[in-house]
This record gives sequence, C-alpha cells and structure tokens, in this order.
Amino acid sequence: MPKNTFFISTAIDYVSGPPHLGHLYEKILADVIARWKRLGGYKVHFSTGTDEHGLKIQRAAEKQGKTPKEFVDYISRFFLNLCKVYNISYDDFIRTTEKRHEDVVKKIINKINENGFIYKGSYEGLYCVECENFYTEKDLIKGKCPVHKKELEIKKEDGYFFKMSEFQSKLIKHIEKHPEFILIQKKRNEIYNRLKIPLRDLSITRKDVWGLEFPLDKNFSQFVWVEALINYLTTIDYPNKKFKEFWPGAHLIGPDILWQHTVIWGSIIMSINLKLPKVLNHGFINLKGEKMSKSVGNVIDPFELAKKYHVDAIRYFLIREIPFGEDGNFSEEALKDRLNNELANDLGNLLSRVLTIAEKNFSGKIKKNKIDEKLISKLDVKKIENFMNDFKLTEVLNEIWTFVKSCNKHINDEKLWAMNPTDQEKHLYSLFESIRIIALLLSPFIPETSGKIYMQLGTSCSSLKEAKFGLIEHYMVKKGPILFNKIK
Ligand code: ME8
Repeated sequence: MPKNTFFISTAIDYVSGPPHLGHLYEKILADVIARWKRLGGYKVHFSTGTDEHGLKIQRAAEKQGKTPKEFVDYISRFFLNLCKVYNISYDDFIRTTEKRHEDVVKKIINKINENGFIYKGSYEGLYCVECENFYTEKDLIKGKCPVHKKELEIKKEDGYFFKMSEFQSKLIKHIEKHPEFILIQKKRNEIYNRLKIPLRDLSITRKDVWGLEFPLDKNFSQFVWVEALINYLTTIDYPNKKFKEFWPGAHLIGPDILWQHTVIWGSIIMSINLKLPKVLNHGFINLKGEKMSKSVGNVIDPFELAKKYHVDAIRYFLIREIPFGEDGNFSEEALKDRLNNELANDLGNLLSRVLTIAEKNFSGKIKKNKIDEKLISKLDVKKIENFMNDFKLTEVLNEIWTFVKSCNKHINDEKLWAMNPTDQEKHLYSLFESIRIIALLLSPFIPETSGKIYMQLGTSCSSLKEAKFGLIEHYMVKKGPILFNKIK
C-alpha cells in the first residue's frame, strides 16, 4: 500500500440469516482501526459488505419460500442497518450481487486463466455446506466438520480447477519471510503446519448452484469462496486508480476463514502477480464457552442489545474485554460491570466533577495555565500509538483507562473541590486538557461519547497531533447530560 493510504476490509458476511454479535465484533474492530488511521492523517478505504451467493444461501432462501435474490436483498439490509446503528464508518458496503463485482470477477478469472492456472477435471470429496468447503478425512473431528461439527456431504464435481498446488512452496516461503502476513502467531503456525501437507488444487466451479456465471464456461457457476474473496479487489475498483492507491490492504477476519484468506486468497493473488495483503485475524466471541454462530443457534442479536445498552458501551466492552486475536466470552453481567464502573463512574464522573467546579466557581471559563507535569506523566501517547500499530486494541484501552483513573485520583489526592480558586483554576486547565486528550484517544472506540465530551468542553479534535498538552488557549465549558446511565 502506498504511503499514507490504508485499506482495511472486514469479511463479507453470509446473508443466510441476520447478523449476530460475532459479525458486529469484527465490524467494530475494523471501525476502530479505520478511525484511528484517519486520525493519524491516513487516507482510508474501509470496506465491509455481504456475501450473497452459494448453496448455503440458496437453501436458506428455499426454506423461506423466496428466490435467492429476493432473500439476499432482504437480509443484506440488516447488515447495512447494523453498520448504521453501531456507527461503523465504512467507505464502501459491497454486495457480491452487484454488477461491478461481476465485472471484476470476470477480469480476475480471465487473468488467472491467461496465466495458465485453470484446467478442467473432476473431483470427489467431503463437503461442508456451512463452510462451502471440501475437507479431507484428516481435517475432520470425530468424522464431522471441524468448524460446524456437522455431517459432511459427499460431492462429486466435474468442473474447473485452480492450480493451487503450485503455490504451496511460495506460500511457505512468504510466511517465513513475512511473518506479519498473518498477525496472530499461534494461528500463523497452524496455517504454516497445514501447508506441510500437500496442497490440492481447488475446484472453482459448481453445477446448479446460485452464483455468478463462470466466465470460461456458462454451464457452470462459480465456487462462492473464490468469487467472494475477489470482493477485496472490487471494492477498490481493480485495476483502476483507487486500486493503485490502496492495494495491498489488510483483511480483518475470524479464525474459521483464515485458510481461505491466506492459502486460497494468497494463491490467487500470486497467480495474478499482485503483492500479498496482510491478514488481521481476530478471535471468536463465545457464549458460555461455545462459538456464537447461526448454525449452532446460540446467537446474541446486536439490534436487541442496542435497545438495552448504549452503543458505545457495547463497542467499548467488546474491545476492552477481548484481547485482539483471542477468543472471549460475552455476558451481559460483564457488560454491565464495565458500563457502570468504567464508563459511568470512571469516565462519566471525571467529566462531571470537573465541569461542576468549573461552572460553579468560574462560570465555565478556564484560561490557559501551566500544565501539571506529574499528572500528564501518567499518559504515554507514544506507547498507545505503538500498541495501536500492533493492533493491540485492548492494551490501548487499558492504557487510556489507567490515565482516566489517574485523573480521578489526582482530584481526590489534591482535594480539588476544597482548594483556593487560583490553584483550582491551574488544576482545572490541566484536567480539561487531559479530558480533551482522553476524548481524542477514545474517539475511534466510542465516537459518539467523544463527541459529547467535546461539546461540553467547547472544543473538538480531529488529529492525533492534537494529543499534546497545552494546545487550548482557554476553555469555555458547559455541562451537558451525563455520559452513561448506570444499568442495574
Ligand atoms: O465466513 N465471533 O461469512 P460469515 C467472532 N461469507 N467473529 C465471528 C463469529 C463469532 N462468534 N462468527 C462469525 C463468511 N464471525 C464468509 C466470508 S470473506 C471473502 C467471506 C466472523 O457470515 C467470521 O469469522 O460466516 C468472519 O470473519 C465473519 O464473521 C463473517 O462470517
């Protein structure tokens, strides 16, 4: 990716049913990263969207008595709406049933073919419809799909194949030379070890399945995975200006589709001589220890959750609770705890205490003063930036929170409320500067709340360069509604 541009994508979600909290989690992670990069002055392209072809969708539509297109139009809207409700700042919401996608897919398949990596043949294997993937006996757990724990179907396919086997050693070398290709080391090792087993060619066509027509033979539709992965090129308008500006990007995805994004996508990308992207692999959200998924049926509905809790509290909770790359549990009890103790008490009270004194004793006007070095030494912006560069989002929040607590402790230790007005004003200036910078650093995570804080401070920030103390000449503050209501 050229300097100063940043392309981040989420997976495109299957529209076999409405979104659950796992889908939301991924979008929030990507949103935080995209917002942070924008604050850092990057030109960002952030894509998300829906994956609308394949047998799984076809069967879900049949169940509802709808045509596949009617069905995907209906379900895709839930995903779009999810982005609106949760303030996901995407630049492009891509649907694989769009014409622009079909056009790019055609170009890519033709290019792979011209480069000599497609042939006609036949294949029989064990197929998981949920994964839209063939498995070998070795992959199975107790004879069932390793991801969905469901029986597999035997499928015989005549069709076209992609010579993926040719890329095995290149992929191994790439991982060795560029470990950052797969962010999380444990999962990187898993892929690396799986690549020691001979890599089979990939069947890339299907018969009588809802999908895009295969450009080389209209008797076939395309295997959904290959077509879906190409969305990452469609969204940046391959092969035009935007593509040149933004490729290669960073694909944010969950653990179940790491193989597809590293081995399948990696091979496709190599077959058309492009630079490989990076894969940012997060963990699963579990419910009572089990992966939340549509097929298991143990899902949390993010729309229902947003009716009960502030959207920013949900965004904050998911990132603070689950370190990037690890699996984590969701529970409403834990969400309430963080909402009440951290957002309402630590952050909300900090703002409200300082504003109360400023309004009572200074009518909200606080002029520039010497910065309290002891207080600001508790915030290490560089450390936060480094964490962010390594996608250690939980650590970023931990670090910011240590500073929020330090500000509260400072008020208590100094007995701010009981000081003489001259000293009080000095401390208030440092505290408002601290809160402004806290709001700035938190804005990718809880954007609506940062906006509310800025309003009450009578100022706002739009760049990480403003994370410096002593920038504001004077404050004219005004207390507003409290940031977070506690929930019993
Ligand atoms: O796999 N916790 O779509 P999908 C965290 N269409 N993330 C989760 C999750 C959970 N419980 N459940 C799902 C697909 N995800 C394909 C992708 S991309 C070219 C095609 C994540 O709807 C999952 O890991 O099953 C994936 O990254 C995304 O949600 C979409 O999953």
